[in-house]
Amino acid sequence: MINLDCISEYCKKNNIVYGICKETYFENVKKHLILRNHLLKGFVEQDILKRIDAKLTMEDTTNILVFAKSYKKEFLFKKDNELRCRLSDNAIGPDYHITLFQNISDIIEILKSNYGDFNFKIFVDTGPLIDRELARRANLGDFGLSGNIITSIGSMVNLGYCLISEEGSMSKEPFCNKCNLCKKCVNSCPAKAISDNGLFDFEKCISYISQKKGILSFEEMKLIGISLYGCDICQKVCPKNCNIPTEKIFSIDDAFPKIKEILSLTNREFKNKFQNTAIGWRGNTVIKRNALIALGNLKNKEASSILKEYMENENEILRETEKKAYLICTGEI
Ligand code: B12
Repeated sequence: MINLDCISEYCKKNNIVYGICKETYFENVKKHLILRNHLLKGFVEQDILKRIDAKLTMEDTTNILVFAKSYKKEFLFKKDNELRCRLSDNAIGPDYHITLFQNISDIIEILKSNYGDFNFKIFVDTGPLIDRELARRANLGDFGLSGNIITSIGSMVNLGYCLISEEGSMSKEPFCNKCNLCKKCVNSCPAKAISDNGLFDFEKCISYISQKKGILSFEEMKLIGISLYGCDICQKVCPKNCNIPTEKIFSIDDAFPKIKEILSLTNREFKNKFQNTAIGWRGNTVIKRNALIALGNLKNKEASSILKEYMENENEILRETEKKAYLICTGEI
């Protein structure tokens, strides 16, 4: 038996809350996955059995430790007159896939030094199981109307988990936060992706649109606005995200990159700049496409003249996006 009390200080210091999911098989989500999992090809494991059975990933899984780390940012800079796009809070700074993975590795080291060796496997975002369902079962919080799990440190958290071959315990259960159904998220989503019966239409979600590949429709282009990657609107309006720990951001470039700079990156430069951030995996074309769309949505003269430079671009997605963004920029559409 592994008691988690010895990690409490480390977690507090790193804005992490944690819990234990005692089950390893999740029959309740099977029906839902049969209907929806294939729609998320490219984002999630396509073998449904692997998504509901932890033992298919690690045979001797006994319990699953689940962690939530706050990613809420506080901006301490002044705006300027540069042409800029916007990153969602969880895309700012070092990649949470790397940092949270490192935190969980540290935690495992602490546990091993107290309890000896055991088998484990760590996942942050890219594991086969459904992170939010694990968090719910570990009593970290419940689903909000926005679909996000609301923990004691709000919903602006990244989730990670660790399959372990031992049984875990903790003397104090985590505080399980709940949505108060105020509908602020429902009413503020510009894309109407959230409905008040808890159904979430991910294809309308601005975060999804900013990540999907290809040429976007005019409607999608207008919806993503100046977002380069991701969207946190539904969470920024959530009262459960007030008075929670934040990370201070001092440079405007970290949160609102200069559009001209993004557009000038070669593939190699893109890799160097973004490979250790949460947006690196999406690649240069999608990110540049979003930068062109941001120019269109800024609707000013300087933006329209930069757009023109992409009229003859050899990349079809960028060339076609330029045409459409120009029409948005000049108000013709
Ligand atoms: C694919 C994906 C997306 C897709 C699709 C989201 C979706 N709903 O499926 C897109 C790109 C839209 C997306 C967006 C975001 N995502 Co995302 N995403 C994932 C990913 C990789 C898989 C999710 C999945 O399996 N979906 C398939 C089905 C099973 O999920 P589902 O349709 O949501 O079904 C669940 C609910 O319906 C729920 N449910 C059951 N009953 C009820 C009842 C009610 C009332 C409600 C509301 C829900 C509910 O049960 C189902 C099973 O858990 C996970 C990581 C992972 N491996 O789990 C991260 C993950 C869910 N995303 C996360 C984050 C942070 C985000 C963004 C905030 C990122 C951003 N800033 O742009 C946005 C938030 C958008 C939103 N409001 O949900 C976090 C969740 C944090 C949290 N507090 O919950 C995760 C866990 C990543 C991580 N490890 O940190 N994401």
